[in-house]
Amino acid sequence: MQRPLAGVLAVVAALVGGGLVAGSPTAVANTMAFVDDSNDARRGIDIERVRVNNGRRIVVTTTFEDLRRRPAGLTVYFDTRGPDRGPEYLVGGGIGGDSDWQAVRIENWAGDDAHLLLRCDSDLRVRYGRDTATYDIARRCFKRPGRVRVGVMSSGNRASQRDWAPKPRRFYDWVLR
Ligand SMILES: [Ca+2]
Ligand SMILES: [Ca+2]
Ligand SMILES: [Ca+2]
Repeated sequence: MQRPLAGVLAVVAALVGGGLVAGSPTAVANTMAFVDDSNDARRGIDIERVRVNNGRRIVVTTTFEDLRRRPAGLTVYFDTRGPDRGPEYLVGGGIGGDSDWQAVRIENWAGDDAHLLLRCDSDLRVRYGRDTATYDIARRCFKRPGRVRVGVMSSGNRASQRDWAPKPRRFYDWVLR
């Protein structure tokens, strides 16, 4: 379902990663940044970019157009196994000042058969000054996957208010480990 190169903003080079060896192929491959359409949701939940670091931990940073302290949520869906197409995990929580979040094992996009991963070592960092929200997840929460890919959905306080990145129930490209 991936359009070739669509949505790929840049491969973030090892040069910007802390302590990584410049030119190392794996260091380049395990971080990628993707774009979402602008102005396809209201301000505050309009996703601009999604950066995935499939490294020592799995870190997903979502950048918004003007993130503010008003009710909003952010869910990142993770595909860790290609053959069954849909996501195996999600991490979701509040980014409007309420920073509760949960990691959840799921069966599909609909979130069927959801199991909270109560012992998952994860974090949510929201930085309004930078318009970013970052989920930072220990690899073991997702059974130490190899490559991963993500689809992201933000939401406002009404069901009609949401922004999917890249598209509803679609993933960006795989990010190698
Ligand atoms: Ca957007
Ligand atoms: Ca899958
Ligand atoms: Ca979008």
